[in-house]
Amino acid sequence: MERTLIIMKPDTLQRSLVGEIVGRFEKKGLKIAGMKMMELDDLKLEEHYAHHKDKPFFGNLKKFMKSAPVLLMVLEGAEVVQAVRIICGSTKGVEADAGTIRGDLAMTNWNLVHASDSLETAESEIKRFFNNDELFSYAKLGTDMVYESEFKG
Ligand code: FUP
Repeated sequence: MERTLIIMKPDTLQRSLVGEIVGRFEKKGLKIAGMKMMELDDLKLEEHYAHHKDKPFFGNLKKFMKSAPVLLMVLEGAEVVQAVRIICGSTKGVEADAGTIRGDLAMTNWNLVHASDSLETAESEIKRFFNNDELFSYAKLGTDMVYESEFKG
């Protein structure tokens, strides 16, 4: 079964949007495999945003990501990487579609959530932030109401 990583960034906590954002993923029918709160440091951020390390905005991005704790969540389900990216919306809030988290709740690049962009990225990002014993396997009630039978998990 696919898994993906979500980071609820410092603006999620500061704007009291934790319930709103977790609720959107829950209502979609996705299964929570792990969840925790953490303060990010330079090392983790330089790993996580390695592709942005030389960009002019990287310093500000790091400062923002360290300005308050983040909440991390691993979601599980068939095609969950794609489903979660669609729910989050495109990067800049003002350009994101209405109905998405960023489109409805954010204006800028301070955009509330990070979501893995591919299955490969998801695997390495989950390993970066979660130990195996922090991820849980269980049968989620109602799964048969969310997925057609061939996706049951
Ligand atoms: P996304 O995959 O949608 O999270 O977007 P990116 O990987 O392109 O960007 C990662 C983070 O860098 C975004 F959440 C916000 C930040 N960013 C800026 O601050 N300024 C920019 O011009 C582009 C991205």
